[in-house]
Amino acid sequence: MAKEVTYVMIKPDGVKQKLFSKICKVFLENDLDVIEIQNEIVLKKDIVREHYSHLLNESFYPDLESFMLSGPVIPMIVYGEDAVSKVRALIGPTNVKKAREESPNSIRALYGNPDFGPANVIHASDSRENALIEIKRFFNKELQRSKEVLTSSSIIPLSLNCAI
Ligand code: IDP
Ligand code: MG
Repeated sequence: MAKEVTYVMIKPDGVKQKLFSKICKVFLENDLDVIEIQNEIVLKKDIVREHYSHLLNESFYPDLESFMLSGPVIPMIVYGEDAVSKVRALIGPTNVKKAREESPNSIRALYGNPDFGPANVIHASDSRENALIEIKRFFNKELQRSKEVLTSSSIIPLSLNCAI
């Protein structure tokens, strides 16, 4: 399996619970590197609408939008073998109740709120293609040539910043 990047974002409920270090630890212990971290940032409505454009017509979209605007998020780029599907497995299913049943050690199962749909702590890209789109969206960076760029000495694992 090739090394690849994926986009991860700690959502407002994860930031409020101060999960940054715990989440980094999970990635690092699973042979993934956290290669970029952005300072806590409160998103603008437009970027939330763009990011969740596939859900605009859902009845829960207003709740999702106001939740995503309710506090700062932490955008991250994670890198490693099979990073996209590995990170999705580590965060667990979208629905926290389902996560607790099917994947009780996943990040969403451990820290998500089973009684409020949007509050599942963390986002991660669902495909390699979307990972590059989302990295561009939140880091304003083109990583199309991610393999070439990131297999060089430009990789600086930010493990130390995770303060574990
Ligand atoms: P994902 O985050 O696991 O990729 P998506 O279907 O892309 O799942 O949904 C994006 C986000 O929208 C979810 O992480 C969650 O915060 C919210 N969401 C999805 N489905 C529901 C729902 O049925 N009720 C409330 N919020 C939801
Ligand atoms: Mg999704």
